[in-house]
Amino acid sequence: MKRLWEVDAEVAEAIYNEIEREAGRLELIASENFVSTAVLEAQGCVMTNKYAEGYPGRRYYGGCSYVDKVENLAIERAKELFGDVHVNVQPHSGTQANMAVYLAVLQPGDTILGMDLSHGGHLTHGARVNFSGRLFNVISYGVSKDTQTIDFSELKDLTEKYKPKMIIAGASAYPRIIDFEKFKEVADLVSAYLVADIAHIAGLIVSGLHPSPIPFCDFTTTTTHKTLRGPRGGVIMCKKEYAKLIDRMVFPGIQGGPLMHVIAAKAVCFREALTSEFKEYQLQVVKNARSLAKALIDLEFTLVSGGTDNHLILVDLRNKGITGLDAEIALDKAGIIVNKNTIPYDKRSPFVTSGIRLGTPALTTRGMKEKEMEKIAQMIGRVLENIDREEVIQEVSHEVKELCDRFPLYQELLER
Ligand code: DSN
Repeated sequence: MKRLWEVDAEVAEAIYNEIEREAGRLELIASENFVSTAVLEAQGCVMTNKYAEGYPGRRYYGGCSYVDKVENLAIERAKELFGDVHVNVQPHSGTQANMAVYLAVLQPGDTILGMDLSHGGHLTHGARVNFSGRLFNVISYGVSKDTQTIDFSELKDLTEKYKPKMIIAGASAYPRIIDFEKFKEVADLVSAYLVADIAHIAGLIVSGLHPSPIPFCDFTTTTTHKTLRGPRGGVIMCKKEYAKLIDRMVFPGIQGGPLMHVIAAKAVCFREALTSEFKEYQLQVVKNARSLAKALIDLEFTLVSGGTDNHLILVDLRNKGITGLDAEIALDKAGIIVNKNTIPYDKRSPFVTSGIRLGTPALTTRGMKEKEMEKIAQMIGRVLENIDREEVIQEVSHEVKELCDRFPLYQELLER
């Protein structure tokens, strides 16, 4: 960042501090990851300069030959990863991807059925504060009280009663396998469109560690920055019959010029995701989540649904007598970064919550394995059992530092 230090030391310093923060803390936010320097280089490239409204070979601007090349590479690689579908790599985010899908085939006022935010769904699956909740008539399904897994009998009843035009399968805080085939059976009862939002689990799916929604869904959306470990952004995959509707809704429907530097970085991310190393990495992500879950259970933490099948764990803190907010703050002081999260049927507000969400994608990228997960569970336990004891939090923060030093991250970026 030599030039940046000369031109704008304030921004350079903030970026430098962020690199130090990422390298010096234990990142357990389930939706975050650390991209490769190849992805960073692509995302920081001159393609940020280029306007390319339209699609490869059909742009509204001249000079698009090289950006066409990267967009085509991104599309072809996404198809290699996900299968024989139409792919649009232009959505700026997962929210934009979902918005384009909904607006492509629905009218305002139509009924949609999505997972309740407080049961693990996402804002765009019909939350009242989101465009999805404002534009559509939203019915929400959730998890059953007993098993804390998706309640398919409720889903079926709601579907038959409200006859939604679209069902959204997918979650941002759900630790179990999502049975897309079962969702398809329910959607078919009323000929509803079926959308899978796989933002959290895309990396697992392309590595064969979670069943793919592609054979069952009309539309599949994802972000590229979570388990897929690419730049921040969105992608839509759909049956070929919806290709034109989707492309027209992304541009000119809801977006202008695509972010070609980000699309270049998506292409690099997809190339990385096609390697055998990536599959090994995803396998380790899952093994680490299981190991962290087991160690937490051994420490008498309660996990929503009793464990995990994927990259994330939802801890129910009620038996420990602390809120998600208190836990997030105390762990942050020790250098362990998590987010507070509502648990199903939570009586507390989303600003307080009774749970925390933990994920292993980022720490696995650093090379940590089961042994480190056990150690991290112990550290979480010590902090949360001693939430008001500064000396314990300090002690743990030193151990966090030592662990981070053993698994270095972005060291080359810290050289001034
Ligand atoms: N905000 C993301 C997450 O943390 O899961 C979902 O978009």
